[in-house]
Amino acid sequence: MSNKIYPVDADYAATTRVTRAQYEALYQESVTDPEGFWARTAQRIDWIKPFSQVKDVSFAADDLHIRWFADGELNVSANCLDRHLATRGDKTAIVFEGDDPADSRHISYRQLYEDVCRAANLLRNLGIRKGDRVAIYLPMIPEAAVAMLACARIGAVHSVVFGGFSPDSLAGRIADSQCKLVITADEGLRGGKKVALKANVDEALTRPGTTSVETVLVVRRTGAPIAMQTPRDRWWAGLVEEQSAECAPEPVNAEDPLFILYTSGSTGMPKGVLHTSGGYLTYVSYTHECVFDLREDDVYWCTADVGWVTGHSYVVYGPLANGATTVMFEGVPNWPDISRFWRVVDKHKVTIFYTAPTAIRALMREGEEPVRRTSRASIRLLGTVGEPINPEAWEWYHRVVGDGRCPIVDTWWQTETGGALITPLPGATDTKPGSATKPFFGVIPAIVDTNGVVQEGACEGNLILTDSWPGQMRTVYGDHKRFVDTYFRTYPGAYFTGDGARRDADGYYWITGRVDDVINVSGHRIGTAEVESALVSHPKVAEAAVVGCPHDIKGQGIYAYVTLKAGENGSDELRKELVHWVRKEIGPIASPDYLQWAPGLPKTRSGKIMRRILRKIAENATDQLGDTSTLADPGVVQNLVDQRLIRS
Ligand code: 6R9
Repeated sequence: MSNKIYPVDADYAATTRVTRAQYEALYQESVTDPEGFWARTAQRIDWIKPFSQVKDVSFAADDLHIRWFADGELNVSANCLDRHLATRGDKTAIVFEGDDPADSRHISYRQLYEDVCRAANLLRNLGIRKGDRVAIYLPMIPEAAVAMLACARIGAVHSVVFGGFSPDSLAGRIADSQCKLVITADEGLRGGKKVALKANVDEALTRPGTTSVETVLVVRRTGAPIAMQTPRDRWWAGLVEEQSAECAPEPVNAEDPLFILYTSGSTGMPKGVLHTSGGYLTYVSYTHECVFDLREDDVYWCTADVGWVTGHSYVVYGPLANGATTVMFEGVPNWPDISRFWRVVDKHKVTIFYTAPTAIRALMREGEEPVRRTSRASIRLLGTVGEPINPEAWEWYHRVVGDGRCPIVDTWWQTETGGALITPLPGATDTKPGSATKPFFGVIPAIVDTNGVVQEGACEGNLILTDSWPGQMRTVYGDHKRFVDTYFRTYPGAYFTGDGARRDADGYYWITGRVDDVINVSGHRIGTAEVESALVSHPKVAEAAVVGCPHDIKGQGIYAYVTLKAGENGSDELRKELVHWVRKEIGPIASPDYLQWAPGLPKTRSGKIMRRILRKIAENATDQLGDTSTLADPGVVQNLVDQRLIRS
């Protein structure tokens, strides 16, 4: 923790959209009169049919419902495109920066509009209707945004699956939401390496439950020879070219689904987080404008992949709804060299730069010179998201990347929240390195103790939200009970975030990380249950328990304890094989960093694995194991302590 305070920059205070006084007044209004506040704020988007109802919410588990602007109608893609044409038709909507630094292009709002209309017509011609689910498994190329917006244009529901996920992970997601169509590419390209996307789709579609898929549209990215299966597989390019560049936007209800995005939770397989249209768009466009203090001539770059929620809300929907110029980057921070981010900033004169702490820590390790050799003079604002940022990384980001001139917005939020909930506003909030600071308009955080009692003043505990905001998820796709059970049962009447937090005497929030069985690896959520189930599916594994452990770059690493079947031998070779197995089953981001052989796991007499103990061993905090006497076999602990893999 750091006690340093960075006061609001004088230039920002003078020119900002939201001053300190306005923040205080608007925040008060937003929580005392949410109906009035959000009814007015929702006017920022175009409604085909105006709403007369604003907020209709109950957080009671037996009557859970969340509805915003429920009788209004709109079209999300028209809000991101059509309404900008008159004034911003020639303005760049998307700056595409390819993996190869020689590969970049600008796409104007008019061009994007035409591309989306063509793609929307194509989807319609392929039989996709309002409410149908479409899986998008693409690299960070403009077609990903086009595909998302084309779905939105016809009222279809997209489910973007990160290109780093395995065929099995993709298959599980396709099966869960019964997608009718998959949009993919021949191959992806990241850091000079190829990713066999189409081959992964082929494999996924051999898995049970995926027969709902009628068509696979393939974008040509690398030109690699791939197998096309007729009549299922079709080339995107030839088909979109034949379509009309006009496509009337389908009016959808404010509460009609816009997208499903799978995210890891404490238990079981990833949940299909469902976001709807009117509230989501209002919230992401408004937060994007306020948090980044957006100006008409900004070049805004969020480095997230569209496979994550940050890519949905703050690469595509928020910026485009605001008529901003948004950069889409296909590559990675360290290729062709470790100055890549800053070279891209200089090349496109990026003014707002938004990335994850893990990237900052990885670049920090390489020293200042790779940053200093670039100008970065165009940057005026920096942002971070995805995991807690350690004050040291914050200071480095501020001093080296921002040359000490640029405010930093540390934005706390989740896939479930749709947009940023706890965040500074650059012209209104003094910042403290490591703190996400204060709640955004309409957001009412509270901190509870283990008994669920709300704490006052400076305190630490679990973070809950006591009222709704328009960008909140509405349900878990196909499993409303899971939605209620996961988020609304632990602390009745409130949404439980799964995060711990501290509030200081100034009312600033400091997120301390997940308090559930979710591991945050480089800002990506991995459920311990998913990794465990991948491990036990290996023929030689009897049992596995997975916990998070400290990791210098990734924030958290994955630490697995594995019990082998009788007669199997824990060799280095088998260890490598199991790590590779998990990689193949889920994807590279889920590869265990540490894998320890466990002759036995600490269990209660009822057979429940005591993860608390395993976490402490993985943290090398073996003096904090607590009471182990209630274990069925307390003797297993000593072996695990002796064999632990992290010792400093
Ligand atoms: C947007 C996104 C959500 C989890 C969340 C928390 C962590 C995100 C953070 C942060 C501290 C921040 N998290 N932003 N922790 N400070 N600024 O990342 O969504 O992938 O669903 O992850 O990430 O633990 O609960 P998602």
